[in-house]
Amino acid sequence: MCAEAADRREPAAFRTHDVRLEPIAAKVFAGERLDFGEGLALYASPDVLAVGWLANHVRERLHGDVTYFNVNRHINPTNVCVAACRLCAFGRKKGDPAGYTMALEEAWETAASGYTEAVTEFHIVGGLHPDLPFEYFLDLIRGLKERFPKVHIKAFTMVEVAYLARRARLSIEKTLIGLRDAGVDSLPGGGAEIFSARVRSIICDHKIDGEEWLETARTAHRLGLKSNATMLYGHIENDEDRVDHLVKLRALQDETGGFQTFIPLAFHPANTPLDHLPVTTGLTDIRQIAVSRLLLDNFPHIKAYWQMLTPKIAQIALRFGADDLDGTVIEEKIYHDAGATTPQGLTRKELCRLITEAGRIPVERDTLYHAVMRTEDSFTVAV
Ligand code: V47
Repeated sequence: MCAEAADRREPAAFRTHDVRLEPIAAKVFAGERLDFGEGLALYASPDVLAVGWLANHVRERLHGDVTYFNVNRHINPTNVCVAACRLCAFGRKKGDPAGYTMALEEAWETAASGYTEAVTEFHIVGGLHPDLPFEYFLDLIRGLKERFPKVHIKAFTMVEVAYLARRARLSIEKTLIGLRDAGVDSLPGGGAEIFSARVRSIICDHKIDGEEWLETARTAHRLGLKSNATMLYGHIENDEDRVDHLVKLRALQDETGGFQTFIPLAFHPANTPLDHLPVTTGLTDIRQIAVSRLLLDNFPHIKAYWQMLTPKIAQIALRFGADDLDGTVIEEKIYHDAGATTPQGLTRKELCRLITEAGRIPVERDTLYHAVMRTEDSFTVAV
């Protein structure tokens, strides 16, 4: 962030009983980048309201009161997965009676079903299936584009892309080009978990490492595909691991500019091998949103994913640094398998109410953050 972009508002409105936040606040007001140690101080501060105040200041500098949401549908074509990540309650081994894999027709029907509002985005992620060929995924995407040409396809995490590349014996670049040419418009942010090798070896040792995740994102961005980024927190990581993760994402964003949104994901332990861990508390979730906004100065958006945070905490997050709630979602599986008690979807009207009652202005967006204008059940995108 450059100093010219900094806010000229009177910083005297800022009050804290944590003296370590004062120099950080001065940097935030001057539009200067926070360093690793300052990231740690934000996590350690007893004054979470002051941390949130600063994050809200940045959020309003970037977006004013505007708060984004979209009308999307999740599609999880398979839960069969070769990885057996301890963090996950969704994946099933091949042969498990609870495993499923959609036939292509079924996936296309799923895309069309279960909603009354015209969606602008399909969010597609799934397990690392040992047998499905690359062609299955290309046909899935081509079929969706044929049937829903106006809908943006945000599909496959960096982990899935790397796995498809390995199975198809293609480079990451060629795999991404194949997916892009079939109709993938951008990539979701999942699979990043936490980049620390120590933590990764415990919670997701079957996944690509942090460097490979970043390299796959780098390649996607070079090919013109935007993506999101996530961080899974609230398990066995510590503050150093979190700051390290955020700083690595920030460095890649300096290089490519290809990330749109950062989504902190709170770990849900139910039905996972880590179910002895406690769930995150509201203040941990809110602080995570705020620290993300403050450290990721080059990310345009911070998403409070309501499915993961609950609509109530997500609404509060709109005053602690978040400017996006994600979408209608419809049929979320990954968190619900891990014990989430949130609804499976929210309507446009419900999302607008959450945003308006937080004193913000709801703006429906498409995946690339263009405003969407609606007439009855159709839409046009302002570009
Ligand atoms: O990669 C899996 C996480 C992610 C659990 O890009 C878990 O717009 C908590 O990435 N507890 C998938 N988290 C979801 C995801 C996402 C969601 C919404 C929007 C976007 C976007 C991306 O969920 C996985 C993993 O990090 N996850 N299991 C669990 N038990």
